Amino acid sequence: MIETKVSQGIISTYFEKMQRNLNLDVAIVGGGPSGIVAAYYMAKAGLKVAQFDRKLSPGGGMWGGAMMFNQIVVQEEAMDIVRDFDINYAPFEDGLYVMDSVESTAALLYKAVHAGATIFNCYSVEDVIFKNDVVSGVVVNWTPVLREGLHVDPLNILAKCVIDGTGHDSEMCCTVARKNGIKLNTETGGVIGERSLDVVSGEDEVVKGTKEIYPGLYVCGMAASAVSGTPRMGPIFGGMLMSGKKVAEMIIEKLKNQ
Ligand code: 48F
Repeated sequence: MIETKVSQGIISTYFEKMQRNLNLDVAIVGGGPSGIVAAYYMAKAGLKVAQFDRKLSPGGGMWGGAMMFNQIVVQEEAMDIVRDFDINYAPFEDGLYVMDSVESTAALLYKAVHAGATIFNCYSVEDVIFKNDVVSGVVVNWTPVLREGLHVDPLNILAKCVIDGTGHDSEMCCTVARKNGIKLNTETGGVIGERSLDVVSGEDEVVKGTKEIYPGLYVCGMAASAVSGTPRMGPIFGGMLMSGKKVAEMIIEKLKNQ
């Protein structure tokens, strides 16, 4: 019966997809623009990559542009990345370009999945796997389970590298520091916290702050700003895209030598 076949098609392929992703090269926590860009370049390089976002629609803060005016701005330095994703753009002024935020977010997601990354939506990462003082994977649960406060244990997924791409809250860095009494690779050894807005230094510093913050744990995007205590930059997205590409290149280089 077609009714049963439809259900079987979903269930069997979904659980097969889940099984395929229990041992990863890279687990990306958060489906914002920086993490999606990272997913694309790493998948394209042949790494086994899965990305987890707690929302129904991954894409983070990119869909809504600024204040829900759905346009975004990207500076010249990041335009090669925009071209890699085939996003339409128009020059504006002073080396700035504008594009439609919905097209841009959809293009990032499409290209990442098409390149071979798997995106799991409605998954909340509630912890990391921490073995021999190395971050070694993620602990995931259904977002509705956590929202409802149900007492249900999560599942574990191993990964050679974990990326914290959770945005302003830098959730994985906070969790690792809080639970394990370790020092992160920051000036204070802890999560410093994001500073108020400055577009120029914010864009520069987010790329500089994209790094391995603790063995096995990398940080990109706004999470990198929050952890290292650098300024937010608002709705200019070049820094996010460049941060995602940088973390991808670091991990590709690292895993190539293993
Ligand atoms: O914040 P977000 O868009 O990430 P980003 O790549 O980009 C920041 C920009 O959108 C913008 C900006 C540009 O200048 O400042 O804010 O740093 O997206 C983060 C995503 O992570 C998900 C969340 O739902 C969002 O889609 N997320 C956060 N914590 C978790 C999570 C978690 N623990 N588990 C799963 N997903």
